Amino acid sequence: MSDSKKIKKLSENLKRVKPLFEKEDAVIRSSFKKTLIATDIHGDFAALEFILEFAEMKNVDSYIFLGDYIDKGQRSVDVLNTLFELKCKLPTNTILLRGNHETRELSTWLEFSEDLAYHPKTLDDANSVFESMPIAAVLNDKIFCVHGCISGNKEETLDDISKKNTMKYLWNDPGAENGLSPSVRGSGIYSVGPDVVENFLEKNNLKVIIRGHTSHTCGTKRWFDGKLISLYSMIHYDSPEIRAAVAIAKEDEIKFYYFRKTASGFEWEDKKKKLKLK
Ligand SMILES: [Mn+2]
Repeated sequence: MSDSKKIKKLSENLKRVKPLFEKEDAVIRSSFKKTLIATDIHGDFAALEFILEFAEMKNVDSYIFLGDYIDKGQRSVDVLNTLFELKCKLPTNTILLRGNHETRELSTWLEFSEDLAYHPKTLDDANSVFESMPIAAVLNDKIFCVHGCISGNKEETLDDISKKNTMKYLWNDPGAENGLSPSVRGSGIYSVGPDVVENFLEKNNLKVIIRGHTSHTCGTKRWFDGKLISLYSMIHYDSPEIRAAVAIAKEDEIKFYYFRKTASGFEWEDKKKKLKLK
């Protein structure tokens, strides 16, 4: 398909998904048997195809993507088209959360805006769709999924999360220090410490936070005794050392699967990691 056809398709898909996102709350509560969780696809369409094939092979019944669909990679438009079509096909079983790249601040000057350089209306429509996307998902009453992290407000409950005041959920990171620490990412952004995460999980009766946003050369990073897992599903540059990861969540466990990029394409590793949700 030519670039202009893909962009035309995107503008059609934006019209189709917008009412679906508008109907969704800022925090979606869902129960599924087997859910693929992936994040930070960042325009890597080949990786997305590889991940979706894997999900199909594993017979998942649902999908949660933690945002950052666009920029960095070459094929943001294809990534959005594929995920928006999945959303239209399986609207309640496909959850597409918003990432910090799905904001006017980033999407209007990075790679995605270059893809749409001659289509300012489509870029504007895409941003208005991004603004209607959900911020977090609670899976099986246990797993809190979000792009960045929690806000760090002490008394925060799930009802405090809205589609209007999203910056902290899209941008924050976990950090080793208790409380909130200023972030190198910029002002108004924080690293959220173990005491804050534990308090949030306990107060909201949840087991674990799964978040994306930070690239890890090994695909995942386990924080706070397994109470928060940082996941990353994109390989930024070719190196046999780099791993990306996706998760498959079931009622009582989350399994993490790792892949790498070789000269002939992506390959799954034998190694897996498991997090029990007892
Ligand atoms: Mn991000």
